[in-house]
This record gives sequence, structure tokens and C-alpha cells, in this order.
Amino acid sequence: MESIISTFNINPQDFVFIAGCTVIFIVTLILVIFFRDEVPTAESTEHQIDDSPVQEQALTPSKELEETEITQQEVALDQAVVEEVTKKQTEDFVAITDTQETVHIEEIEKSVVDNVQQSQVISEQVVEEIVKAPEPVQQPDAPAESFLSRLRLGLSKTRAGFIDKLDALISRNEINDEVWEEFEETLILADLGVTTTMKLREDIENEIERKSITDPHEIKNILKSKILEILKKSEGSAAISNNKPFIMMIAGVNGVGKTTTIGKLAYKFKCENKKVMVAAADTFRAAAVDQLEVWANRVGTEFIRGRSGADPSAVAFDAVKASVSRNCDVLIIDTAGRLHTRENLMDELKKMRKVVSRELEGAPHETILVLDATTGQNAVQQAKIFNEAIDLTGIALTKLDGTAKGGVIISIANELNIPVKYIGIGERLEDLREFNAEEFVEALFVSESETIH
Ligand SMILES: Nc1nc2c(ncn2[C@@H]2O[C@H](COP(=O)(O)OP(=O)(O)OP(=O)(O)O)[C@@H](O)[C@H]2O)c(=O)[nH]1
Ligand SMILES: [Mg+2]
Repeated sequence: MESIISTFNINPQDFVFIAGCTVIFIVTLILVIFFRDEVPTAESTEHQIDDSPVQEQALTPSKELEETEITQQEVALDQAVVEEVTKKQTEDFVAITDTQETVHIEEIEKSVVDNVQQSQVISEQVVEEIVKAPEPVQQPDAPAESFLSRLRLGLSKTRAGFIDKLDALISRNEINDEVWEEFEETLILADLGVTTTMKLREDIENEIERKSITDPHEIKNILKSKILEILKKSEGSAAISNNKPFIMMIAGVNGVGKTTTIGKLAYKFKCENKKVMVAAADTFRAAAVDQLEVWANRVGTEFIRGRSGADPSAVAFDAVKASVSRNCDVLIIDTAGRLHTRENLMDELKKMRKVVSRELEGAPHETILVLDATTGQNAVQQAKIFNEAIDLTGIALTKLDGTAKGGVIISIANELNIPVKYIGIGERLEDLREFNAEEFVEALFVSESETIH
């Protein structure tokens, strides 16, 4: 140290001062360098991840500043935009409110009604589709004569098994016990049933005795008038009432002809210029729904399709609503003939009837049971069971064309207090007829030579 002092010729006090300043400078320098390297910022870390050199970051603080300023400007801009938008929305809202206040009260009421009507139409859960009616079908211009000849033709099997046998019977010379036994047998084979057969025999025998008739041919004439008497009592009006929509529920065991009958009914109403809707509430079989849709398309009616497996009552409920909102004249509801669930068919039908009547007072206006004439006396049993469950208003007897058991209609009319409203005499659209006792009896008792025309 003395050599340094003597070499540079400075006094010792100046030397201590210079040395102290140098040490302080070096320590300060070391501290600055250490802290700058060892405590990096969050931004420098991000940039490291981005492979940007640390040194560059450390050497460009002005860039950070620039970015911060831009961000602050953006935030300020965003706030301005938000404020502007909010202001505009508020103005718009005030404008809309002002406009709404000036809208005429009737327009508001109309939109409310429209909304209610729309919401009334369907609940998407049960209804899969409502198909608008296609172009209407041509009205049939078939003359009345062709109907009668078709009825005669339709009843030809029953006539062969009933009237032809009767003709053989009355060709005897006298009326004796043998004739009466064969008479009973003929009527029972034609499916008039034991009760009705016995009643007819008793009534005719009494009349023959009272009038002292000996000619067996008279048996046929008296039988004809007695049958007409029975059928006349059962003849029900098929006319639809003023109720709009007129709602018909169609029931019956499987395969009797419900869906086909609905197709024919829809056609009949369509020909009367009615707006018709058909509803497929047999949701257990997809094929049943498709089958009804085919009929609806063929006839040109509105069609409401229930979702597969949906509650049939819910479909019926929606169908009623839809038919009201679409201003239909007639709604015809198809039902299942057999359920594939453990539910009881009668309970299901009762429920459906209740739901429909709750939705529209007085509905269903018709509860028609479809019976298959080929099942003979079984049809009478079915009618009794269905009537207990759902209060039938009428019967449609189908397939009279395909059976020798058409005599069942006389049994139905005699034993049940339910009017026969329709008869089915074939698979064509026009093969459903309003039941007319006189026409029926004439067609049944017509002689073979007359059926040719
Ligand atoms: N010959 C004839 N056949 C008929 C008549 N009515 C219906 N059918 C036929 O009877 C069969 C059954 O008719 P559907 O209408 O499917 O019977 P359904 O009662 O709806 O049957 P499910 O839906 O299975 O309960 C079909 O082949 C029809 O063509 C009729 O008056 N005469
Ligand atoms: Mg069916």
C-alpha cells in the first residue's frame, strides 16, 4: 500500500477515500447485475416458453410498455363499445316499448289467440306428425241401383246358407214338426243365435195358428216381416250432429276391420264435403299407424300420427285439440284391437273415452264398435263386453260379403239394445253403407233371378 502511495505520490487520506469509493462502486455493480439476472418477470418466462431469448427481453423494456399501452387502449375502446351498445339497446327497448304501446288492442288480442291456438295443437311428446290433407278425392257418382246390386251380391253367401235352405223347406206340402225343426236348424246355422231363433219360431207359429195358415210358403213371408220388425228397431241414424268437430271413436277386437271402416267412413264424410281428420291412436303397432295413413292419403283427410308406444289416450287428447284448431268437421279415432302391454284393453278404451270427453264436452259423439260378421255369435258377446266398458252408440258390422253368417245382424238387433249404424260389404272405399233395415231385408230375401240385375 505504501509503495502505491509513494509511486502515485498521493497522501494516505486520499488513497483511503479512492479505495472506499472503488469498493462501493464494485459492490453496487455486482448487486445490480445479480438482481437483474436472478429475478425474471412473468412476461420474460412466457417468452422463454416461446423460445425468445431472455437477453432480448431484458434489453427491450420499451416493447413491454408499448404492449401495456395498447392493452389499456383496447380496454378503453371495449368499454366505449359496451357503453355504446348498452345505450343503443336501451334506446331500442324504449322505442319498442313505445311502439307496442301504440299497437291497437285488437292486434295484441289476435296474437294472443294465435299463440294459444298454436300451443293447443300438439304436444310433441306423443304426436309424431300431423299430415295435411292432400287433394280431395273425386265424389263417387255411383247410382243407387249399383249400391243395391252390390248389397245383394255382398249378401249372396248368407242368402245361400239361409234363404235358399228356407226355400227348400217351404216347398213341402204341409207345416209339421219336421218343418219347424228344420226351420230352427236353418236359422241357427245362419247365425241368428238360439234366443232369436226360438223367438222367431214362437212368433211365426203363433201367427200361423191364429190365421189358420196351412201353406208352408207363408212361413217365409212372415219370417221376412218379423226380421224387418227386429232390424227396424235397431236401425240407428248415422247422421252426424251439429257438433263441430264431430268426434267418433272406433273400437273392436283385432282384425275386425276398424281401420278399413275408418277409411270408408272418412271417404263418406269427404264426399259430403266435410273436413275430416283421422287419428292413429293404435300406437302399439307401427303397421297399424301406416295402414291408417295409407287410407288417409287415399281419401285425402288430415292425419294425426301418434309416436310409437305413446299413450293412446294422449294421442286422442292431442287429436281432439288439433281437430278443433284446424276447424275439422269430423275426427275419427282409430284404437287398438289388442294391446302388447299388460294393460287391459277395456281399461285403455275407458281412459281414452274419458280423456276425450274431458277435453270436449259431449265427445265422443259416437262410440262405434266394429264387429266382424264372419265371427257369428262371437260378435254378440263382444258387443256386450264393449258396451259395458265404453257405452257404445252404434255398431258397424263388417265383412257381410264374405260370410254365410250374416244372420248375426238379426241376433245383434234382437239381443242388444245398440243400433246398427253401418254395414261393410267389401274392401272398397264405397263398400260401407249406412244400415237401412228395409234395403237389407230386400237384399237378403231377393230371389236368385233378381240378383242378376
Ligand atoms: N271382405 C271384406 N273385408 C273387409 C271388410 N272390412 C275389412 N276387411 C278386411 O279385414 C282385414 C282386417 O281389416 P283391418 O281394418 O286391418 O282390421 P282392424 O280391426 O283395424 O285390425 P287391427 O288393427 O289389427 O286390430 C283387412 O284385410 C280388410 O281388408 C269388409 O267389409 N269386407
Ligand atoms: Mg287397425
